[in-house]
Amino acid sequence: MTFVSVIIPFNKPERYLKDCLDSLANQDLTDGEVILIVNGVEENIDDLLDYYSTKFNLVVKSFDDEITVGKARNVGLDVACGEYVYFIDSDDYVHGDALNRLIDVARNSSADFINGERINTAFIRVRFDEELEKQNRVPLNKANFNDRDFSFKLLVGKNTNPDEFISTLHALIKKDLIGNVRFDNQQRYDTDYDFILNILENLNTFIGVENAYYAKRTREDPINLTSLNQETKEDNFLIKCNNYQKSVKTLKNNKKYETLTEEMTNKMFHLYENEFKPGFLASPNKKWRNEYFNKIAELSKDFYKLKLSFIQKKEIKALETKNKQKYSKIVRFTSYFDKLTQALTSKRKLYEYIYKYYNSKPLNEKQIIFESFRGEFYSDSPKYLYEYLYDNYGDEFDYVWVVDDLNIKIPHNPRKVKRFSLKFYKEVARSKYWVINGRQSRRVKKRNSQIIVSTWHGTPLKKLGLDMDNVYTEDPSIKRSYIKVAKAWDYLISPNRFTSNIYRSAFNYNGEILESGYPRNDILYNAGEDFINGVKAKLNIPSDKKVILYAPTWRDDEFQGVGSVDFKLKLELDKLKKSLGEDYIVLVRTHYFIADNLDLNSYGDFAINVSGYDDIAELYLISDILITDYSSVFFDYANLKRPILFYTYDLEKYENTLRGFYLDVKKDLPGPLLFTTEEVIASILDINSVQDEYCEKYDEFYERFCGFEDGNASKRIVDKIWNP
Ligand code: C2G
Repeated sequence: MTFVSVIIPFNKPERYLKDCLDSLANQDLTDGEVILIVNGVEENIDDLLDYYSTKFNLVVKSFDDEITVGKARNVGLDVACGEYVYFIDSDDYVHGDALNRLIDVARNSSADFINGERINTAFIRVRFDEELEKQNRVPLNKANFNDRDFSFKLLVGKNTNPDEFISTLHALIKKDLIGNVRFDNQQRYDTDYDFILNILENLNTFIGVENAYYAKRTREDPINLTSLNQETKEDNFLIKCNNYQKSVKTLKNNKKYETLTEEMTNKMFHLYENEFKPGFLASPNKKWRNEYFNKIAELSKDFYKLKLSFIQKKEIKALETKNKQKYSKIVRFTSYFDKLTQALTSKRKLYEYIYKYYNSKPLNEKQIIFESFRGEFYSDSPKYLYEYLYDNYGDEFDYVWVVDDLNIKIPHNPRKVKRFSLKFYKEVARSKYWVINGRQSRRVKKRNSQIIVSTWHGTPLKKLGLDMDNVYTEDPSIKRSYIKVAKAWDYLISPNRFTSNIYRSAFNYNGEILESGYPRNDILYNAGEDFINGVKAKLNIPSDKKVILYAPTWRDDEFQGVGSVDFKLKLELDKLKKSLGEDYIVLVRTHYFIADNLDLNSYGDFAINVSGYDDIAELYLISDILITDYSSVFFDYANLKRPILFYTYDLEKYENTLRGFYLDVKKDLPGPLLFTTEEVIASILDINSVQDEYCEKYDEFYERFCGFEDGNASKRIVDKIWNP
């Protein structure tokens, strides 16, 4: 006898399905079945299906063409043999043993409907689990509710899934009681409402289970993997209002569902405050002030049931009577009042308002503002473009540098502004040109007539932006952020054709790409002996020692925020010192995300921490060997044609969990992959053989990635943009 039938419609993509099935494999489904309705899938998933057939009783129904979610679920319902059915979407997953917990309750209670909490998340599975463990969120708490009311509370899920009022997901529902009720076969969106509303009458016993979570994935990439919710964007608000109205109307006058409707009204009010009001006040889309206004007015009577302040009551009254003028007056007043309080209590807000004012002043057509690595360094391509411009155009332009610390030394005395100071906003607002090497801050907004020259900061080996499979990041909306920032760029500088192609896909960038080579690499072709000796002297490097530069990248799972990435040095410097100390010294250069807290004192003169040194290009010039891992530094270093070693102690994890790569690291890199300090030492001791072994590969690599570089990239860019 089958106890549970799990029903999963599957359309795309495979990697999400894998998370879903993996999470089911963690449940005890010995007397259960998993019914997968595969439809319109082009990729071959036979191996995946074979694998999971060994984990549980897997029933597969296949359709060549895509069918609606409703139809797929109906196919599942028609073949399901379980006493209970459970719906899960193929891009979602259950946390821990959440489904087991629901099953246990079902076995012991025989209730009609047993559900847990659905939580919207854009995190990948490992990260979601970690976040839950940290308990950064407040789970819904059973406290004073009875089983039924708590179950209703979970069904609506006020705080954790803003887009739906009720859903069929993450609930065990007695199959008998579903009877002949089915989903609408035709409807593309929101089929859950009718289904649930149609079966509710038949259900009598409800149990909500605490701490049994279901992760509802918010697709982080709305371009390549649009979810149904994201497709409906256009009139999303109206659709939500209609769903609310329909549900409340059906359940009204039935005492049994009082808590359920109350929860829905709470959520509707939340949407009213957070979506409708900002839309009404500021959106260029007139629908907010007409169609949507009328709609929300229709259902605003319900809000009186909630606890409202005096002013809120007035506001709802004006809304209900469709007195738009009065309504507008009240909400404008309260919104100004809120903004004023914010400005008075938060410097950041105040500056942002003043920035708006600055943005209304005329532009300085000759002003260029530069920023490198969020103002932390005077370096990278912005530095070289600035110097080329100054050398060739002098005071013809007004130069401004964004810095973290006003003491950073910058030649030719440009104006310096501290990032996010009031002066910063002033200069950003009036600069005709911005030259940046990363994502511009979301606190600033390009004016239509401004021009952004984005140099980016390296040829990517690690998957980037929209190309990342797994987003193991602090900021789950990172993919949207890439799309947004790149949309504002006017020129994007590319070091090679390979990177140009990646820019298109990783940033969804359609603007102009200048395949000029990287300004930051000009110096690698132009620097003379004196310059190199000068850098060595600045760092007190003895003339009889050869120099190894160790420059690893950062790891997404160590990221705690910019400037506070945990980093444990995995290269054992004491062993290096013992074997190589006679002939070499090591420069250790951590990535700019990493807090500068390495203590290398115990290695004496052998190791120097150069993490705070402004320009890594100058460090390349004085190094005889580079050791790195997945950082883009080796693409630049290769311009010097000097040996490169890859210390990739965590290759498997980096490739499979954290990022993935654009190249086949085992085949395409111009040096050996090394996994222990001993291997690194052996390679350095025998560096000539390493060079011989990689000679051919290095040449191919140089051709492919350094082919545009000749020391004149800055000139090409300046000629194109500032002196056409
Ligand atoms: N960098 C550095 N020191 C390091 C690592 C990096 O100075 N130890 C600088 C280099 O200029 C490098 C740039 O920061 O090219 C980018 O660093 P990556 O390690 O490649 O990592 P990330 O910042 O994630 O950028 O397209 C490139 C990618 O976006 C990578």
